[in-house]
Amino acid sequence: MTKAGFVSLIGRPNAGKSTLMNSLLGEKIAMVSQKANATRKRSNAIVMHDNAQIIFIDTPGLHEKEKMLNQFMLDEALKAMGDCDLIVYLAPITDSTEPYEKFLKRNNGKIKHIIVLSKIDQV
Ligand SMILES: Nc1nc2c(ncn2[C@@H]2O[C@H](COP(=O)(O)OP(=O)(O)OP(=O)(O)O)[C@@H](O)[C@H]2O)c(=O)[nH]1
Ligand SMILES: [Mg+2]
Repeated sequence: MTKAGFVSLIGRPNAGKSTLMNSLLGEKIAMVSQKANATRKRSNAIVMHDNAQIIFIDTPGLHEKEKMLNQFMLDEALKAMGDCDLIVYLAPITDSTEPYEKFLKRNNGKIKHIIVLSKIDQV
């Protein structure tokens, strides 16, 4: 029997979501940049593990929505957030808990999540 599930990578801009997805894939598929908001649309990547398939959804960072483009990116992230089996919430280890608390409010306990801390090499 094959199992399959959707996992959304969620976190603030520049958290390292696309880097993590590329690393899990072993290929540079998602664009990574030093500048925030590198990812503008959702993108999927399938990782096979024995007879299981994990479909990772890389998303634009969660942020405030002053501009039209920002609104589009935020919508893309929120759609992926509401439409998956599991969320991987990514946060740089040096971040305050504020973005995470906002995420908790938005998710409102709907989808299970695990927290992954990135950039641990910087401390
Ligand atoms: N030192 C360090 N840098 C990292 C790590 N992970 C990612 N980066 C860097 O952080 C920057 C942002 O990485 P991205 O993967 O583009 O971040 P993102 O969350 O996809 O960003 P958006 O798509 O803009 O939301 C890049 O310069 C990466 O090389 C890490 O574990 N350690
Ligand atoms: Mg990205």
